[in-house]
Amino acid sequence: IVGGHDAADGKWPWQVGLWFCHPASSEWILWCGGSLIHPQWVLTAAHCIPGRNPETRDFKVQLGQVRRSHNDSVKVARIIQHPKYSLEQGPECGADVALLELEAPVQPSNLVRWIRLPPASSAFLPGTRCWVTGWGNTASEEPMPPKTLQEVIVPIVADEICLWQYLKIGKVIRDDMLCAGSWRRDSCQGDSGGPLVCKWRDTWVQVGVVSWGEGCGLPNFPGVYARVTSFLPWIRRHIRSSP
Ligand code: 4AZ
Repeated sequence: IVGGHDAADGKWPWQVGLWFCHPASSEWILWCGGSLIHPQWVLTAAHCIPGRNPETRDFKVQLGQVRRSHNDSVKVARIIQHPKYSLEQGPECGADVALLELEAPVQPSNLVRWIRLPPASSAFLPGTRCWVTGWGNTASEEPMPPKTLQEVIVPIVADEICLWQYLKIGKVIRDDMLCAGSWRRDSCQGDSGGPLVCKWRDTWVQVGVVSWGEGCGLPNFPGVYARVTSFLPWIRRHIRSSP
Protein backbone atom coordinates (compact mmCIF):
# COMPACT_ATOMS: atom_id res chain seq x y z
CA ILE A 1 0.00 0.00 0.00
CA VAL A 2 1.39 3.39 -1.02
CA GLY A 3 0.41 6.50 0.91
CA GLY A 4 -1.43 4.66 3.69
CA HIS A 5 -1.00 4.20 7.39
CA ASP A 6 -1.17 1.47 10.04
CA ALA A 7 -4.62 -0.10 10.43
CA ALA A 8 -6.11 -0.53 13.90
CA ASP A 9 -6.88 -4.03 15.19
CA GLY A 10 -10.31 -5.17 14.07
CA LYS A 11 -10.96 -2.35 11.60
CA TRP A 12 -10.76 -4.66 8.56
CA PRO A 13 -11.77 -8.01 10.11
CA TRP A 14 -12.17 -9.73 6.72
CA GLN A 15 -8.54 -9.09 5.69
CA VAL A 16 -6.44 -12.22 5.51
CA GLY A 17 -2.76 -12.80 4.80
CA LEU A 18 -1.93 -15.59 2.39
CA TRP A 19 1.32 -17.32 3.36
CA PHE A 20 3.15 -19.41 0.80
CA CYS A 21 5.96 -21.89 1.37
CA HIS A 22 8.51 -20.72 -1.15
CA PRO A 23 9.88 -23.72 -3.06
CA ALA A 24 13.43 -22.35 -3.41
CA SER A 25 14.01 -21.54 0.25
CA SER A 26 11.18 -23.63 1.78
CA GLU A 27 10.47 -20.63 3.98
CA TRP A 28 7.00 -19.31 4.67
CA ILE A 29 6.46 -15.83 3.24
CA LEU A 30 3.53 -13.46 3.42
CA TRP A 31 2.83 -13.66 -0.27
CA CYS A 32 -0.55 -12.05 -0.95
CA GLY A 33 -3.67 -10.64 0.62
CA GLY A 34 -7.18 -12.04 0.53
CA SER A 35 -10.56 -11.59 2.14
CA LEU A 36 -12.91 -13.74 4.13
CA ILE A 37 -16.24 -13.74 2.23
CA HIS A 38 -17.85 -16.62 4.18
CA PRO A 39 -16.90 -18.52 7.38
CA GLN A 40 -14.99 -21.06 5.29
CA TRP A 41 -14.01 -19.23 2.09
CA VAL A 42 -11.35 -16.72 1.12
CA LEU A 43 -11.37 -14.67 -2.08
CA THR A 44 -7.94 -13.83 -3.51
CA ALA A 45 -6.26 -13.23 -6.87
CA ALA A 46 -5.64 -16.13 -9.26
CA HIS A 47 -2.10 -14.84 -9.83
CA CYS A 48 -1.40 -15.39 -6.13
CA ILE A 49 -1.52 -19.14 -6.78
CA PRO A 50 1.66 -19.97 -8.68
CA GLY A 51 2.14 -23.02 -10.85
CA ARG A 52 -0.07 -25.42 -12.70
CA ASN A 53 -0.76 -27.88 -9.89
CA PRO A 54 -0.80 -25.89 -6.67
CA GLU A 55 -0.65 -27.92 -3.46
CA THR A 56 -2.91 -26.88 -0.60
CA ARG A 57 -0.15 -27.64 1.89
CA ASP A 58 2.01 -24.85 0.43
CA PHE A 59 -0.49 -22.24 1.65
CA LYS A 60 -1.84 -21.02 4.94
CA VAL A 61 -4.11 -18.18 5.92
CA GLN A 62 -3.53 -15.57 8.61
CA LEU A 63 -6.72 -14.15 10.17
CA GLY A 64 -7.59 -11.49 12.72
CA GLN A 65 -4.18 -9.86 13.06
CA VAL A 66 -2.75 -6.64 11.69
CA ARG A 67 0.84 -7.75 12.37
CA ARG A 68 2.48 -10.29 10.05
CA SER A 69 2.32 -13.63 11.82
CA HIS A 70 1.54 -17.17 10.77
CA ASN A 71 1.48 -18.48 14.34
CA ASP A 72 -2.22 -19.37 14.49
CA SER A 73 -2.86 -19.59 10.79
CA VAL A 74 -5.50 -21.80 9.19
CA LYS A 75 -4.92 -24.55 6.62
CA VAL A 76 -6.33 -24.49 3.10
CA ALA A 77 -8.46 -27.47 2.06
CA ARG A 78 -9.11 -26.58 -1.58
CA ILE A 79 -7.92 -24.09 -4.19
CA ILE A 80 -10.23 -23.03 -7.02
CA GLN A 81 -8.82 -20.74 -9.69
CA HIS A 82 -11.16 -19.07 -12.14
CA PRO A 83 -11.26 -21.25 -15.28
CA LYS A 84 -10.81 -18.20 -17.54
CA TYR A 85 -7.61 -17.10 -15.78
CA SER A 86 -4.55 -17.57 -18.00
CA LEU A 87 -1.36 -18.71 -16.27
CA GLU A 88 0.64 -17.77 -19.36
CA GLN A 89 -0.84 -14.30 -19.88
CA GLY A 90 -1.24 -13.34 -16.22
CA PRO A 91 -3.58 -10.86 -14.54
CA GLU A 92 -3.67 -8.41 -17.47
CA CYS A 93 -5.93 -10.82 -19.36
CA GLY A 94 -8.58 -10.81 -16.63
CA ALA A 95 -10.40 -13.39 -14.49
CA ASP A 96 -7.79 -12.79 -11.78
CA VAL A 97 -9.77 -14.40 -8.96
CA ALA A 98 -9.40 -17.56 -6.93
CA LEU A 99 -11.25 -19.10 -4.01
CA LEU A 100 -9.63 -20.89 -1.08
CA GLU A 101 -11.73 -23.20 1.04
CA LEU A 102 -10.46 -23.35 4.61
CA GLU A 103 -10.14 -26.66 6.45
CA ALA A 104 -12.70 -25.53 9.04
CA PRO A 105 -15.10 -22.62 9.34
CA VAL A 106 -13.78 -19.75 11.45
CA GLN A 107 -15.53 -18.38 14.52
CA PRO A 108 -16.51 -14.76 14.05
CA SER A 109 -15.16 -12.37 16.70
CA ASN A 110 -14.27 -8.72 17.13
CA LEU A 111 -11.21 -9.40 14.98
CA VAL A 112 -12.55 -11.89 12.41
CA ARG A 113 -15.61 -11.34 10.25
CA TRP A 114 -16.56 -11.89 6.61
CA ILE A 115 -17.29 -9.11 4.13
CA ARG A 116 -20.40 -8.85 2.03
CA LEU A 117 -20.27 -9.14 -1.70
CA PRO A 118 -21.82 -6.23 -3.60
CA PRO A 119 -25.32 -6.55 -5.05
CA ALA A 120 -25.17 -7.36 -8.78
CA SER A 121 -26.90 -4.07 -9.51
CA SER A 122 -24.54 -1.93 -7.42
CA ALA A 123 -22.40 0.69 -9.12
CA PHE A 124 -19.91 3.09 -7.66
CA LEU A 125 -19.53 6.50 -9.20
CA PRO A 126 -16.11 7.81 -10.15
CA GLY A 127 -14.65 9.59 -7.14
CA THR A 128 -16.32 7.29 -4.59
CA ARG A 129 -13.90 6.97 -1.69
CA CYS A 130 -13.15 3.30 -1.16
CA TRP A 131 -10.40 1.62 0.87
CA VAL A 132 -7.72 -0.90 0.05
CA THR A 133 -5.65 -2.76 2.64
CA GLY A 134 -2.57 -4.96 2.61
CA TRP A 135 0.96 -5.80 3.71
CA GLY A 136 2.48 -5.05 0.29
CA ASN A 137 5.19 -2.58 -0.63
CA THR A 138 4.82 1.01 0.52
CA ALA A 139 6.78 2.37 -2.45
CA SER A 140 7.43 0.93 -5.90
CA GLU A 141 11.08 2.04 -6.16
CA GLU A 142 12.16 0.96 -2.70
CA PRO A 143 10.38 -2.26 -1.75
CA MET A 144 9.75 -1.89 1.97
CA PRO A 145 7.10 -4.26 3.26
CA PRO A 146 5.42 -2.89 6.40
CA LYS A 147 5.14 -4.76 9.72
CA THR A 148 1.51 -3.71 10.23
CA LEU A 149 -1.44 -3.91 7.85
CA GLN A 150 -1.74 -0.67 5.85
CA GLU A 151 -4.95 1.08 4.79
CA VAL A 152 -5.48 3.84 2.27
CA ILE A 153 -8.44 5.64 0.69
CA VAL A 154 -8.55 5.25 -3.07
CA PRO A 155 -11.11 6.95 -5.31
CA ILE A 156 -12.91 4.91 -7.97
CA VAL A 157 -11.68 5.99 -11.41
CA ALA A 158 -14.08 6.24 -14.38
CA ASP A 159 -13.82 3.17 -16.65
CA GLU A 160 -13.29 5.20 -19.81
CA ILE A 161 -10.54 7.33 -18.25
CA CYS A 162 -8.69 4.28 -16.96
CA LEU A 163 -9.10 2.48 -20.30
CA TRP A 164 -7.68 5.48 -22.15
CA GLN A 165 -4.74 5.95 -19.79
CA TYR A 166 -3.68 2.31 -20.04
CA LEU A 167 -4.28 2.15 -23.81
CA LYS A 168 -1.54 4.79 -24.14
CA ILE A 169 0.95 2.19 -22.90
CA GLY A 170 -0.64 -0.60 -24.94
CA LYS A 171 -2.63 -2.26 -22.15
CA VAL A 172 -6.32 -3.03 -22.18
CA ILE A 173 -8.63 -2.60 -19.18
CA ARG A 174 -11.25 -5.31 -19.59
CA ASP A 175 -14.88 -5.35 -18.48
CA ASP A 176 -14.07 -7.62 -15.55
CA MET A 177 -11.62 -5.03 -14.16
CA LEU A 178 -12.10 -1.73 -12.40
CA CYS A 179 -9.67 1.03 -11.49
CA ALA A 180 -9.13 2.94 -8.27
CA GLY A 181 -6.42 5.11 -6.83
CA SER A 182 -4.72 8.38 -7.37
CA TRP A 183 -1.26 9.86 -7.36
CA ARG A 184 0.48 8.55 -4.20
CA ARG A 185 -2.49 6.47 -3.00
CA ASP A 186 -2.52 2.95 -4.36
CA SER A 187 -2.06 -0.75 -3.80
CA CYS A 188 1.29 -2.29 -4.71
CA GLN A 189 3.17 -5.55 -5.09
CA GLY A 190 2.32 -7.83 -2.16
CA ASP A 191 -1.19 -6.42 -1.78
CA SER A 192 -2.46 -8.64 -4.60
CA GLY A 193 -5.53 -10.67 -3.76
CA GLY A 194 -6.56 -8.21 -1.07
CA PRO A 195 -9.90 -6.42 -0.90
CA LEU A 196 -11.03 -3.06 -2.26
CA VAL A 197 -14.05 -2.18 -0.13
CA CYS A 198 -16.67 0.56 -0.38
CA LYS A 199 -19.68 1.55 1.71
CA TRP A 200 -22.98 0.57 0.09
CA ARG A 201 -26.03 1.88 2.00
CA ASP A 202 -24.08 1.89 5.28
CA THR A 203 -22.47 -1.54 4.97
CA TRP A 204 -19.04 -2.43 3.68
CA VAL A 205 -19.00 -4.48 0.49
CA GLN A 206 -16.03 -5.85 -1.45
CA VAL A 207 -15.95 -4.24 -4.85
CA GLY A 208 -12.51 -5.31 -6.09
CA VAL A 209 -9.58 -7.70 -5.69
CA VAL A 210 -6.07 -6.19 -5.99
CA SER A 211 -4.78 -7.40 -9.36
CA TRP A 212 -2.21 -5.32 -11.27
CA GLY A 213 -1.16 -1.87 -12.41
CA GLU A 214 1.63 0.16 -13.93
CA GLY A 215 3.92 0.84 -10.97
CA CYS A 216 2.37 2.02 -7.73
CA GLY A 217 1.02 5.44 -6.89
CA LEU A 218 2.04 6.93 -10.22
CA PRO A 219 0.05 9.80 -11.70
CA ASN A 220 -2.36 8.63 -14.46
CA PHE A 221 -1.98 4.91 -13.67
CA PRO A 222 -4.51 3.88 -11.04
CA GLY A 223 -4.47 0.41 -9.55
CA VAL A 224 -6.38 -2.26 -11.47
CA TYR A 225 -8.74 -4.59 -9.60
CA ALA A 226 -10.76 -7.65 -10.51
CA ARG A 227 -14.38 -6.43 -10.55
CA VAL A 228 -16.23 -8.56 -7.99
CA THR A 229 -19.67 -8.13 -9.57
CA SER A 230 -18.31 -9.85 -12.73
CA PHE A 231 -17.69 -13.01 -10.71
CA LEU A 232 -20.72 -13.18 -8.41
CA PRO A 233 -22.36 -16.22 -10.08
CA TRP A 234 -19.04 -18.12 -10.14
CA ILE A 235 -18.30 -17.30 -6.48
CA ARG A 236 -21.83 -18.19 -5.30
CA ARG A 237 -21.86 -21.43 -7.26
CA HIS A 238 -18.68 -22.70 -5.54
CA ILE A 239 -19.62 -21.56 -2.07
CA ARG A 240 -23.09 -23.08 -2.32
CA SER A 241 -21.89 -26.43 -3.61
CA SER A 242 -19.49 -27.00 -0.71
CA PRO A 243 -20.73 -29.48 1.91
C1 4AZ B 1 1.81 -6.34 -8.30
O1 4AZ B 1 2.88 -6.36 -8.88
C2 4AZ B 1 0.99 -5.10 -8.31
N1 4AZ B 1 -0.63 -0.37 -8.26
C3 4AZ B 1 -0.18 -5.03 -7.59
C4 4AZ B 1 -0.94 -3.87 -7.61
C5 4AZ B 1 -0.53 -2.79 -8.35
C6 4AZ B 1 0.65 -2.86 -9.08
C7 4AZ B 1 1.40 -4.02 -9.06
C8 4AZ B 1 -1.38 -1.56 -8.37
O2 4AZ B 1 1.39 -7.33 -7.71
